[in-house]
Amino acid sequence: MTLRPTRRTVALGGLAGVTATVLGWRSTRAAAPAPLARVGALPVGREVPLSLVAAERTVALPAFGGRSMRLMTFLGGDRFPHVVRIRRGDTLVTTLDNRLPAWAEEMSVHWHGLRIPNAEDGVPYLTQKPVPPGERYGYRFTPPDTGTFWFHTHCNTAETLGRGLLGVLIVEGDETVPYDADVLVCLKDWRIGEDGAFLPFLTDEGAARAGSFGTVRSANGAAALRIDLPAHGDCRLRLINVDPTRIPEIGVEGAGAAIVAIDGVAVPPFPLKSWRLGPAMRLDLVVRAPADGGEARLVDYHAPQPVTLATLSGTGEARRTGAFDPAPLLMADLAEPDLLNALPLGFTFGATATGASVAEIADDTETPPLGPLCVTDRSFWAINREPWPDGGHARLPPPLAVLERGRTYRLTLHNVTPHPHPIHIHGHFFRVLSSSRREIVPHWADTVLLTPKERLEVALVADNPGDWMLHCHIIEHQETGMMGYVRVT
Ligand SMILES: [Cu+2]
Repeated sequence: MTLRPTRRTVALGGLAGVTATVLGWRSTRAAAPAPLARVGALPVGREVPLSLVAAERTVALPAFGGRSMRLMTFLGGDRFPHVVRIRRGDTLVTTLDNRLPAWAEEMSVHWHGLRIPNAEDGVPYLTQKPVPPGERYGYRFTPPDTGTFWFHTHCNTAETLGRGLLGVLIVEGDETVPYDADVLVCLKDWRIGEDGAFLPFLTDEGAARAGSFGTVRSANGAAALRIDLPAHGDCRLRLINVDPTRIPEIGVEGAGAAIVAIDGVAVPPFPLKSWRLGPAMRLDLVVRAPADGGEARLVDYHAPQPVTLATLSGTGEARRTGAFDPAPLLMADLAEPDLLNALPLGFTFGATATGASVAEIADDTETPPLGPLCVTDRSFWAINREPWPDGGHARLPPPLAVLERGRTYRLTLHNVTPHPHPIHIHGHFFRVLSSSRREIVPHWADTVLLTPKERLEVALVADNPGDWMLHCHIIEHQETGMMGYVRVT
């Protein structure tokens, strides 16, 4: 029942969808995008308390087909995911209470995509001491950017994320004109075996290749998600892929759809043809909803047959009559890279000798259980030929690079493997410039998908001091070596 991606030849995410061939789309805006208005100075907001109690809880999601599963969650109830909404300028005051069982052991909370002070970044040993079971820890920060973000642990992540320990954080305040709806679509697979129990979350066979795929797919915890939208409305869909492994290729069938933000950062709206959404990546779409009683579908093309992720139904009176030309979002206050004076940096993402040889291991290899360590002791992957050392975060390697605060760096990210790797940097955004293999719509991202053998050029303004992780977000790759950090001083 495993849905495996195929080698179907399809357009890769990042291909410029500038031709006006998408249903209902008449704009040529993407060919000559107008500059986006900026969000402006950070307003003074409220203090928003957030109590996270990380624990095992028995949860019956619709995708489990009437079964209850022992998940790990931050909050109670049968909702998935838990969503925290704040306004730009608000200060989030979080208390983490680690009530996970001892075997799941210590943890931290990483706030994915948020440009916050290094001490709040939630990486065990690198930015904080891990929080043992039974203890508490506090985070306090004011996110500078609007957008769709999420949070998860940075410790034993394959298991904790596999069991659902995550939340979505939405920072509002980026709309120029209100859309007619604002809906989250959170994609996650679950690794459930025939016997109804969870399958191992990390396998040698998966970790050394494209990862161990889930057997049950879900959007917002449902196998067949239905979303009612106001008929003919311009509706915002916030897509977030929290799966540790799968890289769907997102499309919309039966409605006009435009991309308005990538990883929470606005782009001048351009038509969605398809977009590969790797683990941890986000995509904000505006979809012109169908007429009353009509349906459109959010699909994944990266499968033998397109997989319907959600059905979008139009309801009620038509909201809009004009041509589909969605309003843009406000642009985040990100420093433009100074490309003329940029310093070059190169990162090569490759396999270790072990990693190359494990690909030969038979599929039925028994996987030993994870030890009480933040990462496993298997080294299959490396950055610049250096795998993250065995034995967890406690033994920190030297930084991959030391960056001077305020300078622009031009990074060449080179994937020398036959597998895709979504590469994530903490505390910063990449300006994605060009690729050796595909056309790129210039955009900002905290997680960029490196396709097999691809060389991606990105720029980075090193404006946030501290030690920042740089790693693959296919969690099994991260936990078997494809992880490092850069130091901004
Ligand atoms: Cu990877």
